Amino acid sequence: MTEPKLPPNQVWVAANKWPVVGERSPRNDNHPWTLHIKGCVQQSRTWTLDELSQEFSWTEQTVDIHCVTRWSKAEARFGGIRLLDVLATCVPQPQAAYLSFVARSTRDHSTSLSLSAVEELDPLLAMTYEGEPLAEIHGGPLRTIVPRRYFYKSLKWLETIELLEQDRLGFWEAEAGYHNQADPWNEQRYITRELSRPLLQRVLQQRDVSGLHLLSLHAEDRDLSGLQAVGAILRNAHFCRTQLQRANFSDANLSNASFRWANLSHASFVRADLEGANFCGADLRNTRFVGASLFGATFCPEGTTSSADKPAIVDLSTLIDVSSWLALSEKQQMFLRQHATILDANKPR
Ligand SMILES: Nc1nc2c(c(=O)[nH]1)N[C@H]1C(S)=C(S)[C@@H](COP(=O)(O)O)O[C@H]1N2
Ligand SMILES: [Mo]
Repeated sequence: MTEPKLPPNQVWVAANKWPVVGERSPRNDNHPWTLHIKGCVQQSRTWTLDELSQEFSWTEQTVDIHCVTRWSKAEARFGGIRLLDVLATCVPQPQAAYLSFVARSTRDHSTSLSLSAVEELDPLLAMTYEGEPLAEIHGGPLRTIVPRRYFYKSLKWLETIELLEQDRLGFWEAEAGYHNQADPWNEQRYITRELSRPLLQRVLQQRDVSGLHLLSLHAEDRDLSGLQAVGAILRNAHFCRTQLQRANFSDANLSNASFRWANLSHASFVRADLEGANFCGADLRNTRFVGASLFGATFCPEGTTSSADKPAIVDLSTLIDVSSWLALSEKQQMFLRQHATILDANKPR
């Protein structure tokens, strides 16, 4: 399979042009540049730039840059060392699944990748561009270059790499709603395509999407506790592992939404459309499903074959009214009858 060279809806900039995006300079610390690796590793380590160049073999890599703001720059040649070589000397622990790159910058700018993406993409810790030391404004003396991802995954002024069990969203991903996977070939730019960037930023800050129409929202791994989503149209939303305690989804359309492993304690789904929604592994204590449409919804794995899914955390504080419950499959009905409170309007208890 040959990939088209320019991802969808990007434009090439002139060969000698390289726009500057985001922060313009590193924090002005009065000590020499070091790279520090910590977190879930058997050995934390710190190097000066000279030590890095001495210990690891130098490589040159020519990459196409794709910025989320739609400019692409073809065939930029960077020199440096491979992140995978450096990581190997620290011996990541078995539970390490993500890493966070942190910049020496006034806002401690950061971005993250899964370790499987690191394996696949083979990022470069770059110190030169076209054979010259990397300019400070472009992240010199040390930045990451992550091929085949939007350029916000490539951190300027790299100072610390922390290995993590759970993902930690980066600056743009958390503040501006940039997509956490960032694959330009799939146009994974923002967590939704349906809002302008300023509106998306406001929605995330205020945690209020009430009345909005946002198809296929990608909100995995986010902290959206207290989210107001009254009457929102959120079909196909991805809320895997999302913090949604006390969220209000009254009258929302959440058909086919995935809430796997989400924290939904004290959330409300009054009159919500939840057809085909998946709640496996989610915390549903003190969650209310009243007047909801639950055709095809799952709270425990439906199949008999082994599945990655686990049943939702459900107890007597989980409230479902009997007519919502009746729409469920037999297996789901049984699971909820064993654990939750089924409210029967005719037989109050
Ligand atoms: N430290 C830091 N790194 C960062 C950013 C930033 O604001 N601060 N912005 C990101 C974004 S959105 C892009 S497109 C690229 C821009 O790099 P450039 O200015 O060298 O083109 O850096 C990425 N890395
Ligand atoms: Mo960007």
